[in-house]
Amino acid sequence: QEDFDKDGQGDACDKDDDNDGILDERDNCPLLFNPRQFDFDKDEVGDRCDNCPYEHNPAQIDTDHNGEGDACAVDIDGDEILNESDNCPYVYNTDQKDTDMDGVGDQCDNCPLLHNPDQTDVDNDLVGDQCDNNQDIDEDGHQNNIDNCPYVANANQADHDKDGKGDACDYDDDNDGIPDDRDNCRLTPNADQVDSDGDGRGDACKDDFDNDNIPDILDVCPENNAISVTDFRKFQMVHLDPKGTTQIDPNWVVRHQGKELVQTANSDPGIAVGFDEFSAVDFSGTMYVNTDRDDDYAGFVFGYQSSGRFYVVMWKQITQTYWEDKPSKAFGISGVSLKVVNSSTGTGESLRNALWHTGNTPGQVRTLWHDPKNIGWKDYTAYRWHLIHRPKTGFIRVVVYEGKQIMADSGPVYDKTFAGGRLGLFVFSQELVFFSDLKYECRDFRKYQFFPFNRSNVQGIKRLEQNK
Ligand SMILES: *[C@@H]1O[C@H](CO)[C@@H](O)[C@H](O)[C@H]1NC(C)=O
Ligand SMILES: CC(=O)N[C@H]1CO[C@H](CO)[C@@H](O)[C@@H]1O
Repeated sequence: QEDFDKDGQGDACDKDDDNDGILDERDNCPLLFNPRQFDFDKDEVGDRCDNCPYEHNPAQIDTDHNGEGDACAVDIDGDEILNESDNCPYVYNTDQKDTDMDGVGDQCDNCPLLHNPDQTDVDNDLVGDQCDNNQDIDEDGHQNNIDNCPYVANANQADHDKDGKGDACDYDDDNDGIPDDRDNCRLTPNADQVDSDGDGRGDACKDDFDNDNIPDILDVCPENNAISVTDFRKFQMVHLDPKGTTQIDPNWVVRHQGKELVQTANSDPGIAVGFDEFSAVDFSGTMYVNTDRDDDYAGFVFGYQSSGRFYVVMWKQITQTYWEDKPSKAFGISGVSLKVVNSSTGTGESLRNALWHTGNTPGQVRTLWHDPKNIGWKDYTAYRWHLIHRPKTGFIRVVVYEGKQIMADSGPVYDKTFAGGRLGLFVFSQELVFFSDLKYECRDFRKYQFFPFNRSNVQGIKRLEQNK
């Protein structure tokens, strides 16, 4: 029932929420009265609501949430060290600790204990080459020596008490002395265990299980205080064929303050991968190709662990042989494909051709499912996808809708190659792909039994059943 301009018409059905005579769709400040629409820096965010009115910053990223965008802040992370002299300009680190003295602070150093001022990371897994060994027994994307549960898969690395032992292998996640299996607030310290209404859930975590100040009903990950909203404003750009010259690298543009990503170039394969990490997850979004030029691939990735290890759902409009037949011949068939990438070479031409190919390429890509109907996507058409991934059992299912109709449905597919990872968006040789209304939700409720046993909590019970 929100009604910003108090005109009696709720925002959800009001075409002009701020009553300035400019319809929301075209209003550069839909929630601020600005009939004149001044926009000095031409970033499509009006001056009145722009967090950097004189710097072009359509994404409006504001790392320290102080109202001043990163593009014009002298201290981006708000740690009172000006970004010019801050050894982690984007991470709050007042102590400026830099153990290996490479000029990059420990908090943002991809090898905090090894001198690597260049920070190179050839496999794009956020671990610098200097200290990257990729030995990962539990295949959760975190190599053994920096995995907070080396023998238990926990792609999200959640560690609520920050004791260095991840929740997945910690018997007391909040360090309050009450073991998890008896703790009525597993993630919030409450040694007293007070539960005034006797619903099985302690007062200390009443409506906010992970104590992140986002109520459970609004929290996309109610049992992980590191993730609470879907956010692709910040992402890592991964070029899957960085040296090949057949096409240019993708160009990702953030729009609508991170609610939408647009890939504008007719490019080599690439991924925009977010930073949140997941074990069990649901991921949905809308894909729309806003051109009738070209007929190639667009889709998304999940379980991303590095640029050589991830799952991809990719969709081609028209069947086609890749024009470059070396190092391997690649034949791409129209329709939705689900593939697992486990590349022995990493980014480059071998991976590029293997990705294009519908089928298997040894040492690179395996096709887990391809829509037998071979239906390609249509120009100027919105499709909604919904992915379910449960790494514990290896369950994967992807459904693509056109309007209310199911366009493609993989049904249950089982694969245990990767025990989770990050989410992202994928393109290969297709321009003007819009990805919008993106949404992810955690679905791992490992120690869920002490979530309310209260019958009125229908959602809680439903989740409990799903988890079985
Ligand atoms: C992934 O590939 C590597 C070789 O690059 C291999 O050792 C490993 O077994 C593969 N993983 C799976 C699950 O197939
Ligand atoms: C990213 C970055 O360095 N941003 C700003 C940091 O602060 C200086 C001024 O002190 C700006 O010039 C930078 O643009």
